[in-house]
Order: sequence, then C-alpha cells, then structure tokens
Amino acid sequence: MSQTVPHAPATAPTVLSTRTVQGACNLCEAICGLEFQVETTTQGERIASVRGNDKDPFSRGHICPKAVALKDLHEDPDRLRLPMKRVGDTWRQIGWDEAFDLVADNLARVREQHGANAVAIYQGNPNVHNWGNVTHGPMFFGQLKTRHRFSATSVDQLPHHVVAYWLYGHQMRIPIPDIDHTRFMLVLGGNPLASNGSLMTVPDVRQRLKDLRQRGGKLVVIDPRRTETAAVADAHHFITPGTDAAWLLSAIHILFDENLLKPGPLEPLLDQVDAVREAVQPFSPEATAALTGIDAATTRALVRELAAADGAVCYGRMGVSTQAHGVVCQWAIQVINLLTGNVDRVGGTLLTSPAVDLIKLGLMGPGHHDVWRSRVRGAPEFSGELPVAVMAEEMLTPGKGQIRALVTACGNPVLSTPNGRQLDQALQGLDFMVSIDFYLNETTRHAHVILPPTCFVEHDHYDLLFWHLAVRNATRYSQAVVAPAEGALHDWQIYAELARRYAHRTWALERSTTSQRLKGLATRSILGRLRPDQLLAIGLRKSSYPLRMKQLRQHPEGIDLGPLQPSLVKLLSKKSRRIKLLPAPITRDLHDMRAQVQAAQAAEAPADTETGAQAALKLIGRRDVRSNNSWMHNSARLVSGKPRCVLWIHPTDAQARTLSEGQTVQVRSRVGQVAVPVHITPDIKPGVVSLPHGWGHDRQGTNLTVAQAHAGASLNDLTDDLLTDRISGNAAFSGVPVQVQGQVAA
Ligand SMILES: Nc1nc2c(c(=O)[nH]1)N[C@H]1C(S)=C(S)[C@@H](COP(=O)(O)OP(=O)(O)OC[C@H]3O[C@@H](n4cnc5c(=O)[nH]c(N)nc54)[C@H](O)[C@@H]3O)O[C@H]1N2
Ligand SMILES: Nc1nc2c(c(=O)[nH]1)N[C@H]1C(S)=C(S)[C@@H](COP(=O)(O)OP(=O)(O)OC[C@H]3O[C@@H](n4cnc5c(=O)[nH]c(N)nc54)[C@H](O)[C@@H]3O)O[C@H]1N2
Ligand code: SF4
Ligand SMILES: [Mo]
Repeated sequence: MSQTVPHAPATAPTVLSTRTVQGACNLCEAICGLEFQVETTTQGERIASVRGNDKDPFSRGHICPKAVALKDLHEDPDRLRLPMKRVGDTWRQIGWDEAFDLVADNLARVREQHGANAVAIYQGNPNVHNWGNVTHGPMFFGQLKTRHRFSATSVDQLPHHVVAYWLYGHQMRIPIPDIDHTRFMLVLGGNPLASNGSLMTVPDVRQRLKDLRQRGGKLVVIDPRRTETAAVADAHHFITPGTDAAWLLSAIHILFDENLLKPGPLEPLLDQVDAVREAVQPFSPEATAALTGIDAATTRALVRELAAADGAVCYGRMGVSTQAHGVVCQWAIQVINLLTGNVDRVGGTLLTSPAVDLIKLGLMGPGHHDVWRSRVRGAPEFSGELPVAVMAEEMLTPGKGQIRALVTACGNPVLSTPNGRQLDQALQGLDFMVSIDFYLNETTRHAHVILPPTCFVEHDHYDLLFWHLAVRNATRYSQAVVAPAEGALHDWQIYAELARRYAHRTWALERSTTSQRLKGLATRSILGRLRPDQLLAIGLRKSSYPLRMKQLRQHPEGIDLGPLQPSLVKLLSKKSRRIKLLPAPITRDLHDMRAQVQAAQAAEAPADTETGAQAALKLIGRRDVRSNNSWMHNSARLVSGKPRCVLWIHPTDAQARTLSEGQTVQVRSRVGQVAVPVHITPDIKPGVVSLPHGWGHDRQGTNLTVAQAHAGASLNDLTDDLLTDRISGNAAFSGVPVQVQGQVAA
C-alpha cells in the first residue's frame, strides 16, 4: 500500500534543542505518568526517550515495556495519517472534506432506506482511554439513534456494571479494592502482574502487593493457570474454567453455615439476607468440589481467613466476568464483600472520589437492563447496548432491522469478539462501513472509508474514566508531547465534524419537533466547538475539590488527592436507597447452576480429568505484559523475542496426545480451528489449555508489516458466539471446549 509518511531521510537530522515533557500513558488502566525527552531537529520533532515519571505521586515512576512503544506508534510508517477510501481491493488517500461527506451521505442513505437500526456502532477499548472520544463521541453516536450499539464492554466487564446497577444503583458505582490497606486479597480471574490491573487503576501493582504482604497481609489467587500474580501470592488454587460462580456461592454458603457474617456499617441497608442464605443452601463446598476442582476443606479454610481478616477484599476480573455465569460471579463477589463488612471500609473496597465526577455531573446515567432485546436471539440490552456476541448474526440474518452499515471506532472486533471469522464474513456483506482508526487492520480492511485520528502523544489527555476507578484519589492533565502533523485531526474533531454533517443530512428524518431539532443543532454546534480541555475546565468548576485548570497545568506530574474514604453508606442513605441483595435474574441462574453442580457430583470422574486424546479440553485466554489486546503488535520491540502466541498445555494432556514441546497442533472448536505451537507446562490445570487473545494477523489486506511477520493465531477464531452469560449476554470466553491434536502433515 502506498504510504502517507515520508520515508526516513537519508541524512541524520541535527538536534537543535531538547526538552522534557511530563505526560502519561493511555495504553492500559494503570495510566502511568511518563517523562518524555523530545528533540527538536532540523527535520522536525522526535521523541528521544520515554521513562516513568518519578515525580508522579500516583504512579511513582512505574512504567512497563509498552509505554516505550508509544514512540513506535508515533513513528510507525504503517500508521494512517490521512483518510482512506477503498476502491475495490485498493485504497486511495482522500482529503478530509471528501471523507466526511462520504460518511455522512452513506450513513444517512442507509438510515433513510432501512431505518435507524440498520446502522450499527462498535466502540472498542481505546475509546475509554482517549478522552476526545468520551467528550465528543456521544455528539455523533447519539444522533444515529440506533439500538444496534455494541462495544468491547460485552467482551469484558459488562457483569460488573449490571451488578453495580442492581446493588448500588449506578452502573459505574464499582467499589475498588483498597489494595494499599487491605490485609487479605483474594483474586479470581485477574492477573494484575501482566495486565497492570483492571477496574482497579493501580500503577506499580507488584510493589503494592509486596507491601501488602510485608504488612502481614495475604494474597491468594484462584486461576486455572499459575499466573505471574499467582507466583508472588501466598497461595494459588487451580479451578476448572467457568465454575467460579459455583465456588463463590460456596463461599457465601460457608459465611452463613459457619456464622461468619459481620456486615458492619452497611448492615442497616441490606435487604434479603435470608433469601440469599436460602439461595446458596444447595451450594455447600462439599457439593461444588467436583465441579470446581477445589476441595471443600481448602474452600472452608480460605473463607474463614477472609472473614477473619481486618480488612479483606475479594476481587474478580476478566476471567470471571467472561463466563457463562459471569453476572453471578460478580454478584457473589459483592455479596461476599458486603456480608463480611468489607464494602465501604478501609482495607476492603471503597468508591473513588474523582476530581471530575461524571456520575455527579449527570454525564453518565445509572443504566438500565433488558428494556429491549436483540432481534434474532433476544439478547437483553444493558444501558442502551446489545452484547457484541450477537452483532454478526444481526448482520447476516435478513429482515426488518438487519444491520447494513457499521461505524467502528477504536476497535478490532474481528480479533476481539467471539467467532471472529463469522464477523469477518459478515462485514464483507455490509452496504457501508466506516472506521475511525489509524491502522488498516483485520477489521478496518472491510471499511469503505477509514478516518485516522492523531495518535496519543499528539494530543492532550485527561483520564476522564480511570480516575473513577483508581486505588487512590488523584488527578492529572497532560499536554500533547509533540505537535501533530499539519492538517491532522484529533478524534474529537472527527466526531464534531461528523456530527455536524450528519445532522444536516438527517434533518428531515428526525421525528422531533422543529424547536427540539433547532435546540439540538445549537447545542451540538456549541459543544462541537469546545475543545476537551475547555469542557474539562467546566467540569472542574463543579468539582468537590478546589481545583482549576491552572493548577492542573502547573502540575503535569499529577496532584494527589488522598486515600479513598468510605462514602457509600452515606450516599445510599442520603438517597434512601437500600441494597436488595437478591435480584430475580440471579435466582433464575442459580436454579440452572444447581443442576450443573448435581451432574458433576453424580459423574464418576469430573470431565476435566479425562485424559484420552479425544477428550475435550477447556480453552482460556491469557495476557502478556508486552502486548495490548490486538493492536500493539506492530511495534518491533514488543513482539521481538520468543513467539508468545503459543498454546499452554499440561504434561498429562500433552502425553495423552503424544505432543512435544514447540510442536504445532490443531485446535478445533465448534466454530473454527487454528494451528499453533504448544508449550508444555505444569503451570496450567490438567484439562485446560490457554492461548493469548489479540493475535491472528495473517489475514489478507491489512497493512501491519511487523504484526504480519509475528502473526500468531486468533483465539477468537475458536471462541463461540453462542456461549454467553445468560443474564447479560457477555461473551463466555472461559472454558470453550476444544479438541487438540498433533498436526497431520499436509
Ligand atoms: N499487558 C496487557 N495489559 C492489559 C491488556 C493487555 O492486552 N495486555 N488488556 C487490558 C484490558 S482491555 C483489560 S480488560 C485488562 C484485564 O485484566 P485482567 O482481568 O487482569 O486480565 P487477564 O490478564 O486476562 O487475567 C485474566 C485471568 O483469568 C484467568 N481465567 C480464565 N478463565 C478463568 C476462569 O474460568 N476462572 C478463573 N478464576 N480464572 C480464569 C486467566 O488465566 C487469567 O489469568 O487488562 C488490561 N491490561
Ligand atoms: N477471547 C478473548 N477475547 C477478548 C479478550 C480476552 O481476554 N479473550 N479481551 C477482551 C477485552 S477485555 C477487550 S477490552 C477487547 C478489546 O477489543 P477491541 O476494543 O475491539 O480491540 P483492541 O485490540 O483494543 O483494538 C483497538 C483499536 O483501536 C485503535 N486505536 C487505538 N488508539 C486509538 C485512538 O486513540 N483513537 C482511535 N480512533 N483508534 C484507536 C487501534 O488501532 C485498534 O484498531 O478484547 C476482548 N476480547
Ligand atoms: S502499565 Fe504500562 S501500558 Fe499500562 S499505563 Fe503503565 S506504562 Fe502504560
Ligand atoms: Mo478490556
């Protein structure tokens, strides 16, 4: 493909001056503070080095290998700098004006011909890491008025939001582990040492966990793999994938059974405690042991320790959200923390109090659940979004409301959502697709138009979302590190312009009154002209802290706002809101789980200990500190070294299939197959195999030179769009049944 970036000049540039810029990293939830050395040269600006910012009071100098790759991203010749239009199999660079018109015209046309729901939206993960998307995205996306809204939330943390909405009245009221003060931390399905934490913004988690143990606290990990986090824990227990809900119900059972309840200050607000007692009655640890693979004595001892600790937290992430009973898992985790008095308690879990509080500002609604359902499968919406596991079928199934156009922003669903091959195919049949993204990757190659924004170091930044999830109250505003290229647009500018042009074309389609429409136009026009930092300044005026932009600009290293404090009891009491512990959908899910537990008990040998070559193995995912979902594999420094897209398998299972280390195997599931090398290791539970997600860069028609050379295979060519959490529709990635065989020679 022709490139938009000048080729490296033959002569070395002369450095004219050097400056230090304090900034941040937006690649993961740890939001580390960084220090960039920037050189002004005869050939423009260049980032000379990236290091952790020791002056940052929150991240304290922490950095991981990915931060340095922000420089690679900035310099990547494959990164798109100008809009692209697909003409057959080739791509042509076009100007912004033509690109905006093409997008607005085509989206309006599809809506006019087929209705608003014929246009779908998919917003990927960096959407929440790039504040221009948060401030200006809604101006455009809101106007599309489609029920076909999808995002990475439903392959990730959706159950957390559902449970927070039910129990605490708001989807974002997610209590955060008070990791700096807790004396007991139980981690299920999270590997913060590789992921750097999630729904727990926690830079330098390794040190914080070390400190926990140093003050006499204890760290316990439950995971089907002996993870990097398990390696630094006091104890690790293997669990059969997808069975955590049953284990957690046993934990609640023990709290009742052994009289370990002590709900503390939240007690007067708790309803339905007895109903919970009754609901968990069938789930004794003795009954669930066959299913989970964790024996009853171990479970009992663990729960006693948690209940006795002076400040404990049960924390579960990805691995327990993306399960068939993901909502039950997240619900049970809250119930355990509530019944042991560890919610809204120092050393337990606490709500963060961010400088700019989107909940208090009314910019983030409480949420709603199951107000409408998807057309084909009848999956429930949550807060206006449908689970992405249904997106492909909504494109492939004809009928009224079929998806015919798609807008993707910051996402790569072909690699990141279940049954990616099916979606890959579905995207080919769309009437129109636009991607707001700076890479021509596995997903955006299907677009008709790609609108590439600036990259992270080229715009200013404030973590509008992650300060709501931090383990300590803090705040930080960062200026752009380097100037963007002339004519480049930021995400927010792209949204503002799309919103403007689309509004003009769909004026006649709106059902609202003329005065409502005029008001909408005026609001968009004003907001669209305000930069994110101007909106931030407005938000700060309503802050509960005495902060203004001036202080934020004076302190690019960030400002500490103190440890988390109890606030939930006060907040709920003020609203006269009680915590109803047992929502009806949970009761229904428990009913199904009972049968599952009984079946496992009745079986002579649990399925996961079968050793025959034909036995199905349970597939789980994996993260590595040097990779970032599906999109940082074009940085040579991050993909160098030993290939990381390898299938972990236990020696017993390898032996049963006569596999040897490094051998390429075929992995097959209901939906597809991949070929990958194996790594034989006792660090995975027998019966379980693990493959990292985000790989599979060998598809035709992308422009990712480095990633293609380290292609790997996509985990989501194996995961199944029909396996979801029944309550939320969240993808159930954990424990997909697969067959593994030594590769048959061609
Ligand atoms: N380096 C790096 N960091 C990242 C990312 C990345 O791609 N790379 N992605 C970022 C994103 S978007 C997110 S959401 C966070 C996620 O952050 P984490 O939730 O910490 O994610 P993982 O590291 O995938 O950890 C999930 C763990 O769940 C385990 N697991 C799988 N199935 C089960 C199960 O059935 N039961 C139990 N108990 N455990 C199970 C896996 O073995 C794995 O150790 O990480 C963020 N940080
Ligand atoms: N099997 C399995 N599947 C998983 C997971 C798993 O553990 N197992 N993890 C899931 C999780 S937690 C997540 S969050 C999802 C992630 O899945 P997605 O959000 O769909 O994909 P990403 O890999 O994050 O891709 C991000 C895209 O955004 C682009 N991008 C990066 N920064 C910007 C920006 O500032 N602006 C714009 N416009 N574009 C940008 C990149 O070029 C890339 O194309 O994957 C999920 N899929
Ligand atoms: S842990 Fe690494 S990727 Fe995450 S914010 Fe910090 S430097 Fe960036
Ligand atoms: Mo995620």
